[in-house]
Amino acid sequence: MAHWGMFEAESDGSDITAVHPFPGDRDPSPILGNAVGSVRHGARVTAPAVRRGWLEHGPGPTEARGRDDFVEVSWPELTDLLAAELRRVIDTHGNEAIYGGSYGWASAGRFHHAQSQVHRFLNCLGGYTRSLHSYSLGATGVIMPRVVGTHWKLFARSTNWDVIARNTDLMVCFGGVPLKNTGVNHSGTSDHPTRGALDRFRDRGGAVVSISPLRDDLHGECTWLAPRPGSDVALMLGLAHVLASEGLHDKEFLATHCVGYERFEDYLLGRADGVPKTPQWASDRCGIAAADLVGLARRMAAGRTMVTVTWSLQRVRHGEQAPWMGVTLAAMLGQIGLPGGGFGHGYGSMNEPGLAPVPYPLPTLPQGNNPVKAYIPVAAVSDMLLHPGEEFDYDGHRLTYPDIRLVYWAGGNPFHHHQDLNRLRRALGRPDTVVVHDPYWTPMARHADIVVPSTTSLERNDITCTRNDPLLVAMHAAVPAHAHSRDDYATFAALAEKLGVAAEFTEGRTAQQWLEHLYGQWREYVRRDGGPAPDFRTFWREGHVRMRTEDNLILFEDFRADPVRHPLTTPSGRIEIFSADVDGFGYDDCAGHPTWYQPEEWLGGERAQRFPLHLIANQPRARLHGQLDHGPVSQASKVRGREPIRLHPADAAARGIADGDVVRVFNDRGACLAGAVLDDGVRAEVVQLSTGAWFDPLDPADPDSMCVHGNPNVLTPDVGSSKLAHGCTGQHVLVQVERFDGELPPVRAFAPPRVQLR
Ligand SMILES: Nc1nc2c(c(=O)[nH]1)N[C@H]1C(S)=C(S)[C@@H](COP(=O)(O)OP(=O)(O)OC[C@H]3O[C@@H](n4cnc5c(=O)[nH]c(N)nc54)[C@H](O)[C@@H]3O)O[C@H]1N2
Ligand SMILES: Nc1nc2c(c(=O)[nH]1)N[C@H]1C(S)=C(S)[C@@H](COP(=O)(O)OP(=O)(O)OC[C@H]3O[C@@H](n4cnc5c(=O)[nH]c(N)nc54)[C@H](O)[C@@H]3O)O[C@H]1N2
Ligand SMILES: [Mo]
Repeated sequence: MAHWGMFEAESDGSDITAVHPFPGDRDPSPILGNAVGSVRHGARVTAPAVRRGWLEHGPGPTEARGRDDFVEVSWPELTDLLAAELRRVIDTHGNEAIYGGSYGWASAGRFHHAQSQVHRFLNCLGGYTRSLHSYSLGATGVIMPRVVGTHWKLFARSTNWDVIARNTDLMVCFGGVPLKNTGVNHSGTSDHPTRGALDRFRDRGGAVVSISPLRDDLHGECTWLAPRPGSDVALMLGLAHVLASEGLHDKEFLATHCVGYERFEDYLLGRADGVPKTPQWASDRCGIAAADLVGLARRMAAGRTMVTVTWSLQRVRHGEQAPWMGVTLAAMLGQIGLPGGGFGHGYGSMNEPGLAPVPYPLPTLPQGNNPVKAYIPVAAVSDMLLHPGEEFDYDGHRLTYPDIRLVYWAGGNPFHHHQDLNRLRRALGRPDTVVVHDPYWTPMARHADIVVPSTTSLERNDITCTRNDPLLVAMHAAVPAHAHSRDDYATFAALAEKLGVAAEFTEGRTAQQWLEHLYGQWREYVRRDGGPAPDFRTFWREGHVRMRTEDNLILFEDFRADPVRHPLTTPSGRIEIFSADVDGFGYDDCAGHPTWYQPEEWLGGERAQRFPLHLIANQPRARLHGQLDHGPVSQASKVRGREPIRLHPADAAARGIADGDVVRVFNDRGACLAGAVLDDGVRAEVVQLSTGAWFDPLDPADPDSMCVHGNPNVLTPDVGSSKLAHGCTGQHVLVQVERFDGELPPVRAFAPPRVQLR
C-alpha cells in the first residue's frame, strides 16, 4: 500500500519491476507506476553520511550546507556521533533547542511512520519544539474549529458521494473537483470512487459549475467559470449579496443554527463600511460578469445545492476567508445538514471527502508526552530559524521563537513543501546541526549535516489503514533493504540504547512484535463492535480485513435536526458567521466575519505591473509531492527534463514561446526553468507549475541560484495566511515568463552529491 493506492508489486528479488492495482479499486491512480525501479534508483542514500565540514570542524552555523561533500560512516560511528550531538544540545541548550516538527508525508504504514517514530524518540529524550497543523490545511485548521467546531470532520465525516449522486441538483465547486488529487490519501486507499460518483450524479441530471483557473479541475461536462485567482471571496460575496437583497436567504436557518449573520449582513450590504458587495462590485474584482453571478445565485437558491471549496483556496494569503465564506454562503442557502446540500471542503483535494468512514480508532504508535512548551505554526520554520527570541502573533497568542540548535527531519522534505527556498537555504545555515532521515538524496538531505539512509515502505513489513477506507491492510515487504539502508525504527532504537532510553522507546519489542501489538489493540475495538477480527497470523496471510463503514453520511445532519441536543463545539454551539473570539484578537488581517482582503500576489494589484502572470503552484498530477520524482510516470510528464508549465496560447504567443520550449520563470525572489505546454484550458494571464520537481540550483554555492528543474517554491512568498493561522500560502505567486535561449544546463537533482567512500 502507498498513499496513492493498494497494489501487488512484482520484483526481480531486488527492485520493483511492475505494479498491479488492487482489483477492487475502481479507478486506480497512475502514480502507482512510479514505484517501478525506485528501490535501487541512483538517488538512494546507500550508507550513513556526514557532511565533511561538520565532521572536520564540528557543529555550528555555516553556509556550507547544500554545497559541501559528504563522508560515508559506519552505523556504529553514526550512532556515536548523533547520540553525542543530541546529548550536547540537550545538556547545553535544553530540549527546546531541538526542532523536531519534522513535517511531511513520509510513506504509508501505521508503524514505520517516520514522523511518529521521530516524535516518540525525541519525547523519550525529554521532548522538542513542535509544529502545529499542516501545509495542507494551515488556515482551515485554525479558522474552521472557530466557525463550525471542527476542521477534520469536514473531510472525515463529509457528506457521502452516494448521497450527493442521489440528491444534489447543483454542485458549485470552487477549485473544481480535480480527479488528479483524489488518487492520493494519507496512509493509503483501496478504492477511488470519485470519478464514478460524478458520472452517476450527472447521469441523474445533476449539474456542476466549476470555478477554477484550470478547465481540467473538473472531469466531464460542466459550466466552467475562470475568475481571477484569489478572488473567490469577492465572488462569493457577490452571490451572497444577490441572496440577501432578493430575499432568497433562509432567515430561519440563520436564526436557529447560526450566530452573527446580522453583523455579516451589515458588511455585505455596505451598512458597516459604505461598500455594498454587489454583483458588480464582485465582478470588478473577479472578472466574471455581474449578470452571470446573479443568475448563478438564483440557480443556487432554486434547488438542492452543494457548495464545495478545495483546500487550495485556503493555501493562500487570507486563506481563512474562503472556507469561512463558503460555509456562510451555504448557511444562507439553508441546506447544511440536508441530503446533498450544504458545504463540502476538499472534494477533489484528496480521496477522503465523500468516502464513508470506519467507526474505529486506527492502530497508532503512541508518541509519548512532550513536556516542551515551545511550538510554531508549521509554516513558520524559516521565520523561527532566522529570528530566535522574536515575538509573533498566532491565533490569539503572543509567542516567541525558540533558539534552535538542532533540526531533526524524518519523513518530510522542506525543499518540497516550504516557500521562498532561497530564504529557507539561509535559514538552514543558522542551526548547529541538521539531521535528515530519508531513503533518497532529496535536496533536504543534501542540506543536512548527518544523513541517515532509511528504507522505503517496499522494503519492510507494516500494517496500514485510514479513516475513510474499509480495509486494514498487511503491507508485506516486497524486496530486501537496499545497500546499508535501515528502518527508522532500527536507527532510533540504536540511538535510544546509546542514550539510555531503550526500554522507553522500544518497550522491548521488535518491529514485527510492534505490528502484532498494534494489530491486537485495534482488534479489540472491532471485536467489541461485533466485527470480523481474525488473529494476526490469519490477517497477515490473507492480506487484509474488511471493516464496517458508516455509509450515507450527511455532514452536520444531527446538528441540523436538533441544534440544542447536538450543538457544534463552537463557543455558541452554532455556526459562527461572526466569531467574537476572532474579532477580539483585533487582527488587521482577519476580522470577526468573512471579509474580502485584496492579496498582494494577484492580478488586480500593483505587483502585477512587474510580474503579470499568476502562477498556480498546485499539486502534481504525476506523483505525490516530491516523492519518486525520478519515477517513470513523473519523468514521462517532463518537458526536456523540466517540470511542465502550462500557459494560455495567447500569453505564450505574446512572449514568442512555443509548445516544448524551455522557459525561465522568475520574480524578485528567484527563478527556475520549466518546459512550456500550451493549453487553452488555462485561464489567460494564469500559468500553472505544480510543486515537486526536486530543487536543483545551477550553482549550489550561490544562495540565489536559479533552479534548473522547475521547483515553483523558489518563487513563492514565505508569508503566513494571516496572524490568526499563519497557514502556508504557497499556492499563488505572481511571475514573469520568458523563453530560455541559453545553453540548457543538465538536471542533476537525482545524482547523489559527492560522497567519499570508506
Ligand atoms: N508552492 C506550494 N508548496 C506546497 C504546496 C502547494 O500547494 N504549493 N502544498 C503543500 C502541501 S499541501 C504539503 S502536504 C507539502 C508536502 O510536503 P512533504 O510532505 O514534505 O513532501 P514529500 O515529498 O511527500 O516528503 C516526504 C519525504 O519523506 C520521505 N520518506 C518516505 N518514506 C520514508 C520513510 O519511511 N522514512 C523516512 N525517514 N523518510 C521517508 C520521502 O522520500 C520524501 O522525501 O507541500 C506543501 N508545499
Ligand atoms: N496527484 C496528487 N494528488 C495529491 C497530492 C499530490 O502531491 N499529487 N497532494 C495531496 C495533498 S498533501 C493535499 S493537501 C491535497 C491538496 O489539495 P488541493 O489544495 O485542493 O489541490 P491543488 O491541486 O493544489 O489545488 C486544486 C485546484 O485549485 C485550483 N485553484 C488554485 N487557486 C485557485 C483560486 O484562487 N481559486 C479557485 N477557484 N481555484 C483555485 C487549481 O486550479 C488547482 O488545480 O492534494 C492531495 N492530492
Ligand atoms: Mo498536503
